[in-house]
Amino acid sequence: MRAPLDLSDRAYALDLIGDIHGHADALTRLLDQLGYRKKDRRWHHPSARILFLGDLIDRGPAQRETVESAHELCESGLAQCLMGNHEFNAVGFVTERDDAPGQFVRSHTDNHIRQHEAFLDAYANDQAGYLQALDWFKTLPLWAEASAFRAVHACWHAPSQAALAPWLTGHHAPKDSTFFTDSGIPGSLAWEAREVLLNGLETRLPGEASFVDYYGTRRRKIRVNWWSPAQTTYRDAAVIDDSQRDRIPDIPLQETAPDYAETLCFFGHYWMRGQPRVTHPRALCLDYSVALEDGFLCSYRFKGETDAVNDHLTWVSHT
Ligand SMILES: [Mn+2]
Repeated sequence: MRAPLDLSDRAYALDLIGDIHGHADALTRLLDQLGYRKKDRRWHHPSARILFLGDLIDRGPAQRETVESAHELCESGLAQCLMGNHEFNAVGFVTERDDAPGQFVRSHTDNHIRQHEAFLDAYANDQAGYLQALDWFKTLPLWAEASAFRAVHACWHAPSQAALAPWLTGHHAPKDSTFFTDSGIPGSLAWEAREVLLNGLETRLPGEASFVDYYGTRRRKIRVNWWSPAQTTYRDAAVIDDSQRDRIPDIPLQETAPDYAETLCFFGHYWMRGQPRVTHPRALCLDYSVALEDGFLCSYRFKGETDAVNDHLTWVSHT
């Protein structure tokens, strides 16, 4: 395995790339736009390197090609990839639970199988390639941190990062398979911490408040925005598609609204819509829903600045 990329090397700009979800064609167009070229089977760029924010797979039409491109870039020494919840789930899908033998860390419900079957199909005739992809996923760091920036798939959360320390290397990657088995026990400390970093923060609605989600399930907890101060009610704070927002009770937020003011942090995961833009100077989501017809694959070229600027965003459309 290659040594991790030196993310503090100021000789290079760093391109942070959001969730790709199997849209290899969009990735090719984005890399081209950013100046990456492949010559003699190796990738080149004179002055930039890449950090993928996770979720290479599931949903899209060319998952294997996406994994291969990202992996080749890493092998060429040009890129590093963080673990997304979908890479964790791909490993969890074939990792047996320590606390429930015969069951898997990512349970085989109809819904989970539906979400993952295109990935399995992509490798249906290539067991060696499938195992190689999973072996790579098992080594992906959960976050990256340098003096001038931070990156994580869903949520930067120091208590959860500290809680996972016993299972991770100095580069925040799993030490071994116990990361997957221990954080695969529902409700365990490791499970809760891994969920926060890879799936985002949730909060419980006050009192008896609840809502019925899109699938008809009554819920007491909502996914909340962990960075923006522009929220005064649970409805504002929920990270949910705007078409579903009125399902969330419009009651005043009982906790202080967040206002992330630390080192510039990049993340993906949240299915942002519309044209990519900086909405908070220190917290920038680069997932612009490339899996949707009006979505984009989005990147940010970081050059050491303290606050994010719109000029450093680049994006390509879904097709
Ligand atoms: Mn995700």
